[in-house]
Amino acid sequence: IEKERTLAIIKPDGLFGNHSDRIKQVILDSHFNIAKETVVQLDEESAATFYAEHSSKSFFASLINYMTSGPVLVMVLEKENAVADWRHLIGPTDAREAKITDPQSIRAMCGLDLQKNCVHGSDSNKSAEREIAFFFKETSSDEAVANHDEL
Ligand code: YYY
Ligand code: MG
Repeated sequence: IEKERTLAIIKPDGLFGNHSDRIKQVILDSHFNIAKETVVQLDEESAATFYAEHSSKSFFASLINYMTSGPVLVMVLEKENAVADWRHLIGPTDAREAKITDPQSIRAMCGLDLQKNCVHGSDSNKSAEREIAFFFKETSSDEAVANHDEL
């Protein structure tokens, strides 16, 4: 069976709060393979490019400020049905809502609110491939791309 790929990010609040080991345990317990992994500090331009679909939203500037506030841990996760299964595991966008409606979810466990929600997950196969290419050169070397500093 062809394995599907998705992009996961542990956002700055996730790393600051020391949630990454716990989140990775959930990932492995859920039978994802962590195919690639890198820690990067996004600059404003790269964060804005990553979230370009939200550039006209009122929360955009604040989102970019948050996403550049510290390093992020970026992972390519592999398994059958990876995109939908990872979205299911992370839960609703608003971590406050997650704590009520999906208390087992990662955003309920580690997130704070609608913005500081601890983790990212690609929303479709098309987004996943774009986002994976954004962070990783599609070569055997797994090097992070040049517009973010690998830590
Ligand atoms: O895909 P997902 O992360 O669940 O939510 P999106 O609607 O794509 O929004 C991306 C990102 O933007 C979200 O994770 C937090 C932030 N955000 C926000 O700060 N304020 C909002 N009203 C909506 C989203
Ligand atoms: Mg989204």
